[in-house]
Amino acid sequence: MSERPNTGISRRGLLGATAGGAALAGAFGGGRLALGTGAGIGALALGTSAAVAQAASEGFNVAPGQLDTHYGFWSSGQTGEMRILGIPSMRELMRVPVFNRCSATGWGETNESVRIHQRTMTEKTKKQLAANGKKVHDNGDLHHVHMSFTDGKYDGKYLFMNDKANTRVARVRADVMKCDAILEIPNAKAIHGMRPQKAPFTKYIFCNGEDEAPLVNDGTTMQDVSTYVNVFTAVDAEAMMPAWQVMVSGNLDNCDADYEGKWAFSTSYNSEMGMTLADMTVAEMDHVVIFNIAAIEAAVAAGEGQELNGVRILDGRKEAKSQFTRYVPIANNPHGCNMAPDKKHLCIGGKLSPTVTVLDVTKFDTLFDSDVDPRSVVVAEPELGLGPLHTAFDGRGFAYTSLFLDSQVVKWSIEDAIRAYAGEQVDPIKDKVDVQYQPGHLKTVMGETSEAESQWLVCLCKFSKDRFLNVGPLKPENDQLIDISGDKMVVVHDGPNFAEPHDAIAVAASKLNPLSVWNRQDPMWAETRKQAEADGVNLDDWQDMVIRDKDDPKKVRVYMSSQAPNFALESFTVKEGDEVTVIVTNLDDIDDLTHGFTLGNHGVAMEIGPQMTSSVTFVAANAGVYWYYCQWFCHALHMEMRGRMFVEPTGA
Ligand code: RUQ
Ligand code: CUA
Ligand code: CA
Repeated sequence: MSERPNTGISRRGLLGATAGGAALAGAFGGGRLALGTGAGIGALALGTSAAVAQAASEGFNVAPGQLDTHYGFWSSGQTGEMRILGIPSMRELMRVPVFNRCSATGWGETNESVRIHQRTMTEKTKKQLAANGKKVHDNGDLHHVHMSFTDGKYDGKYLFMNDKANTRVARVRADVMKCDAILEIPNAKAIHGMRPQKAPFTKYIFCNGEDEAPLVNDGTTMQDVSTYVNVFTAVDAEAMMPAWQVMVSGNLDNCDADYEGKWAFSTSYNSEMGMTLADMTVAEMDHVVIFNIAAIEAAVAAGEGQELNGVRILDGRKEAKSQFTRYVPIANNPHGCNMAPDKKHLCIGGKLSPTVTVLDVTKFDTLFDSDVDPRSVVVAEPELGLGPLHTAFDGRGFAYTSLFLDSQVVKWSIEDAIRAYAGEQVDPIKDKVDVQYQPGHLKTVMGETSEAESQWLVCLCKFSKDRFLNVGPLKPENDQLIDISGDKMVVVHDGPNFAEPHDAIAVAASKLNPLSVWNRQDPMWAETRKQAEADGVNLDDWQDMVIRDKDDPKKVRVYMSSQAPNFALESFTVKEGDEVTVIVTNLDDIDDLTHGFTLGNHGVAMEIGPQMTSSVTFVAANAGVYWYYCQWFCHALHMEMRGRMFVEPTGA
């Protein structure tokens, strides 16, 4: 074991010295420096080993063959996929490609996935991609995953997620755990915070545009920041199309929704509309925007505002003095926005302020009815520690806030915080635990629903530093599991994770019942099925057909089925320069019997699950013999599951 470097400055000492307002901004940038002081951390960690052993015996260690009690749905940040983990084991169960190009499944390359990508692609994006020789964006920045709700509870139907990088929102069907819709949101820039409406059901997905830009962003105005706006979007969750948009003052960071279906709310760290770090942190107070859904819907129905790129957009900026929004001042660059399962309290993480601001959402009507002080809805503002980002909740009235700068999780009582704010002598803080290191999001099991549980807290740490074997300059993140069932929080598990899970949710296993075998009529390949019908091919039966398009003789469609360990076609022939579409149907209907189709030296590979149809289109540019093979180990003779594509020279 090697010694950790010790700078001789205590970690807490260094952070404490920066506890003044503006200096905190600097501490954020220098967060890595503060990490280098291992001595104090080690000493603190030692005292917990007995407690760890006890927690282990209580069953976070899920034995081989045993199932987890909860699904964890993880974002993956700039990797662009959604991940499924088991809780409490923290075993990674699956990766679901969404915004990324996936080598294993062919996502981003198969015709079925490209159609989903291109469904709502704007003309500008098409132009941008074509200019760069691409069909789809193959990156995304997926920060937030949330499940659809009915009556404030997870309904097990869909998972929704944002892409900050390319201004998109996607949906994953929970029955097959595949992405079935991607929406590029017009008019907004950089979708960051994203939440489904909790009640009465998820009619809308609320989406925050984080980056400021001219509404019509065509280069006619660029330097004049007064022409910049930020846009809040409600997406129709079933149609996966924009329902309406609202322009706001300041930018938008994280969001959430209430349990009555009346409000959505978003934090803004740039009420200044600053374009530099200094300008974005200059104001004492930023704000939370409250969106009045009924007022907005009425205005949209009445045709108010303007129609832009197919969406009705209303003006909810401060100066418009509308009934669409209210602005509640919150100290200094707030970040997290978390609605408590008590259906009453909204917790806003202070980030540069050491506080969490608690708003009573049942008082929001008063903000719209009369001219009251917007801060009158604040019912608590406990000082919790440095760098409060996000808050999670259990079923007992406790809140858990991540302290980025302190590298801690603080457990506190909402009720006690309210009493303290009202002047009583009570300390809302119940416990603090060191985490490793710099936590962002954290989630209790079912904690963003009315069915919050009180056993586990997952804490997603941005830095792992010295917790694992060194793998080079790029380190994994560290998703830690914390047992919160007792009075003291106990870190029971380190979960190294690749770039960069921002957020996660934990869903009771009973809420979900995914299929093991695809339904042959699944809409995922409806278009492909239509083409097959036009070609006189029955996709549900044994197929081995090569069809040349009557109208476009350069196009060839190759239909084949697969059944372990065979492709229906042991070979097929095309001509040099043909545009070839290979359509494979997996006729096996056995649990876990996935085949694949990989074509050598063509960049082509795809997954074909049991009873699934997948297709891929490419140009056979070079004459010769090319083997295709099944890349999913399916049978003792899996290696032999292969065939040849003959590309005849055209003589040109
Ligand atoms: S944000 S680490 Cu992208 Cu969810 Cu707070
Ligand atoms: Cu089919 Cu391997
Ligand atoms: Ca600010």
